[in-house]
Amino acid sequence: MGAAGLITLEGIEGAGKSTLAAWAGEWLRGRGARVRLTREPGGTELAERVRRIALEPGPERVSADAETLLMFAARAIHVTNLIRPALERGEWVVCDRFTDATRAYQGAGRGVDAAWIEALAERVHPDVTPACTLLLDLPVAVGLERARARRAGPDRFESETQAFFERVRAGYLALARAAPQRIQVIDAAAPLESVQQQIGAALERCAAVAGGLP
Ligand code: Z5A
Repeated sequence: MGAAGLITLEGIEGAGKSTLAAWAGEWLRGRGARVRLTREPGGTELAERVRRIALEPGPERVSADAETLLMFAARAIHVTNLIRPALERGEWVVCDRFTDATRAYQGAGRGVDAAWIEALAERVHPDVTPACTLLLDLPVAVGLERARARRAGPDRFESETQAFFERVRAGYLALARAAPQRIQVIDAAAPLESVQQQIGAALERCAAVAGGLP
């Protein structure tokens, strides 16, 4: 495996990110890569504590700006303590969500100013950009059905309307159109085996760009 990189998985809830992140990690390991699997918000002990603050439902109102700042607070901790050191050690980092999630959920979903999100991204991780992003795309109703069938407890996003998730999905697809070299759209409504095949092909392309397979 050549130069390592950051691979992110994105999509609305229930798209299969966690399932496919683990599969992508195994795919890379099978080709000799050292791999670190992680997720956002969270990924380190402290960032997971910020995750709980950001996602747990509670009596106090959390504004869209506050939510954005919590996502970036968790991200700053995660990049500093896990992502950047792992990349510097030559490991591949497979991350379940990253800054595209803030662009899609807080930006497209909640209407937070896109320029402000980009300024925060530039401040928090100017040197860390995904080598490739796998956007698991599927109809909102299918994703929500899958997520609700397996969810242990509701988070603050659980109560959002279908219209909110439609805006998030459209936001993701707009990001993919704007960055077609980095973001590969995967048909996540397909059977798992077909999704895995698409991910394998996308990883081949990604590894070739990042430095090639052994
Ligand atoms: N959030 C944010 O707003 N801003 C940010 O910057 C960041 C995050 C980073 C938590 O994220 C929330 O944080 C999230 C956005 C917000 N809220 N929402 N929505 P999360 O990633 O931890 O939570 P999630 O998106 O709700 O994850 P999830 O529901 O666990 O979905 P998933 O990881 O994409 O799916 P999965 O667990 O892999 O699969 C779901 C089920 O479907 C499972 O039973 C699988 O076996 C099944 N599955 C998967 N693929 C298939 C196929 N192809 N066919 C059939 N069944 C399948």
